Amino acid sequence: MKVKKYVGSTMQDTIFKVKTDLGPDAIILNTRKFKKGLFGLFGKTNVEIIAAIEEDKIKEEKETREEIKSLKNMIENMSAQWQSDNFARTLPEELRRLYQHLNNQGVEKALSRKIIEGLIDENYDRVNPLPFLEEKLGDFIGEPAPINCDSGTRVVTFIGPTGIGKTTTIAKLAANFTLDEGKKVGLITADTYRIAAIQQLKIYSDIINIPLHIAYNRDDLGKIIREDLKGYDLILIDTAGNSWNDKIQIGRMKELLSHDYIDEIHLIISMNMKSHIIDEVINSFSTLNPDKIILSKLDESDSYGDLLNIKEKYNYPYSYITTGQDVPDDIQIADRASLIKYILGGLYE
Ligand SMILES: Nc1nc2c(ncn2[C@@H]2O[C@H](COP(=O)(O)OP(=O)(O)OP(=O)(O)O)[C@@H](O)[C@H]2O)c(=O)[nH]1
Ligand SMILES: [Mg+2]
Repeated sequence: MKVKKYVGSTMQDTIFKVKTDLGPDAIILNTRKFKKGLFGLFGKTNVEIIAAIEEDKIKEEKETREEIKSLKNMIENMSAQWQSDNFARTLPEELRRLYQHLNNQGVEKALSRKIIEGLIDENYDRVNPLPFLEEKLGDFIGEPAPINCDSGTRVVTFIGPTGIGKTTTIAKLAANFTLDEGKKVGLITADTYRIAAIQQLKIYSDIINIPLHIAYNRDDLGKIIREDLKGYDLILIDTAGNSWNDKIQIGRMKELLSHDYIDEIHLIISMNMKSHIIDEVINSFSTLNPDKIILSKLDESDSYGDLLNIKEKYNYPYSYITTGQDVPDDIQIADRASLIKYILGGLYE
């Protein structure tokens, strides 16, 4: 049997708390009124209830709630599928093919429908609608937002869940900006939890022959940017991978990054993550106010609809895409033509 204590300002409130927490089968063992305050003299009267429930009942309640949730999801999915099938039936053959392709790529059904309805509104070419769709998706995805360090020092931070590709992406960018564009690049790592993480970036900095500094806290970070890397064109900051549901870690990161010196923050999202995880990641990292999104590991996915879903829901500009493990080659600016090719891939055959 599980026994718990509940306190509230009225009996009704407190019983409500008991029922919400333990469910309707809870048994009330004791109730009492007491005053809070100095020796109970001047305080307000509060109610305390000791309630209990059989452990099995708690388990049952939880299972029932989960069953209801999964049934609800199932009904919602069936209803979305039914509406989508109905919509598909109203479409001429050539548009139905495009609509189904978008759905197969994992574009959310409401968004696929909006895109196709947009084509109909704009009097698409019935014989060859594909170029119309390309144009529409191009407008939707928008201009890419790569790093521009042509005027003054640009300080850029990379954030994202563990193993998403932050350090590798930084190495690719550092190499490209140094070797191809002749920029003076400096690296900072704030990932000081694991020695291996520092070593990983150190190897790249040695190969590219650029400095790597280690920032253990917010003050270090400020000092390195202000003094050690003064006059550099581009400063790239690596951070420790955060579990997206660890609010304390994300809070620490917020404090570390609360610097006016930081010009832009890129959140990295891997294209091989499940859609609902992508949502959780973006929602939890949004407290760090990212400016742009990098899509990583496009080579490890076979459906790219999420890049449209992310755009529709959060509207961050895309800066880069990464397409493999090779440093420095497997990165490119997130230009619309490339992204469209990923999404519409199978339609060109
Ligand atoms: N296939 C593929 N692998 C990649 C890509 N980008 C990075 N990786 C690999 O993913 C793994 C993790 O990359 P890291 O750069 O260490 O990831 P991280 O985000 O810095 O990881 P933590 O620092 O542990 O949070 C490495 O094996 C990389 O080579 C990519 O675009 N495609
Ligand atoms: Mg790393």
